Amino acid sequence: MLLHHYVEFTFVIFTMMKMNNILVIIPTYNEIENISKIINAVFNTDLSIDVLIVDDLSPDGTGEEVRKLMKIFSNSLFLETKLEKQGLGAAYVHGFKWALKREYDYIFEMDADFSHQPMELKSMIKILDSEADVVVGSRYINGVNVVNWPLSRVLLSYFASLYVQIITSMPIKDATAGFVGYKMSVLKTINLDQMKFIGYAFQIELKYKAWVNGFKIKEHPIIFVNRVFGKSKMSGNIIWEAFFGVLFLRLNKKKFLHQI
Ligand SMILES: Nc1nc2c(ncn2[C@@H]2O[C@H](COP(=O)(O)OP(=O)(O)OP(=O)(O)O)[C@@H](O)[C@H]2O)c(=O)[nH]1
Ligand SMILES: [Mg+2]
Repeated sequence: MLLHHYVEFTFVIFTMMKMNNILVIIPTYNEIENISKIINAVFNTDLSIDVLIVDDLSPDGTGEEVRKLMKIFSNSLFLETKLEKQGLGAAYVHGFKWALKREYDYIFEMDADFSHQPMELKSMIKILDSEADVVVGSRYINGVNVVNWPLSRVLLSYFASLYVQIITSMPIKDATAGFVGYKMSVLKTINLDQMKFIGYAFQIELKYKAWVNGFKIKEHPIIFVNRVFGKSKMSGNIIWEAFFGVLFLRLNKKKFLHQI
């Protein structure tokens, strides 16, 4: 009997030791209407994950709201505040470095505006456990799974993805996706100080550098819902950056190998 308990106890300890440390990074700029809801939604999944908010000193008080919630989720919610708005790419680079220093095994990117559903995290984590080094929450696996976007935006995003596939030959249907999980080993291979882009092109660049270096990428179908609250930060510059960025990536492919 005693032996039985002992075996069970060691098994529990062993599984706890083996459990992966998982971090979800959410960059924010003026997300006061979404921030507490999204943080609560992530913790309500009951998955054992930490959350890091990287805020660019949002004038609407997003950072203060996070600080309040840190009193409730004191061991699992973290905030990094950058002193000026530098775009999504810079926020993620900051978050990735923070995560690597603390040796998180799986590091996720996710938006604050509920376009990415926290309930998908469970399946995405399973994919990293068993099948891939990178998991992409993908809108374009079975048709186009986007809710409430104007047609112009759907077409832009869809054709942007086709364009990336044609120019780069990378076998990913949703290359601009921003709901992505990376294993630590992938982010360690990529030189974060040499990331070139900041917007959609940043998302393409990360996936491309992972793919060029032979990491296995798997897409998981998601339904992308347009933001209900808060303002869009999309701009013409971000689109042009992506258009020329893809050509730049293709032309410099060899340089990214074991970089890098
Ligand atoms: N820290 C930081 N976060 C940003 C910046 N720009 C955007 N974000 C955040 O990045 C995530 C994605 O940005 P969105 O504005 O939703 O971009 P999008 O999904 O392409 O466009 P919309 O949903 O139409 O607004 C959100 O959580 C934003 O708050 C920035 O300059 N700095
Ligand atoms: Mg959004």
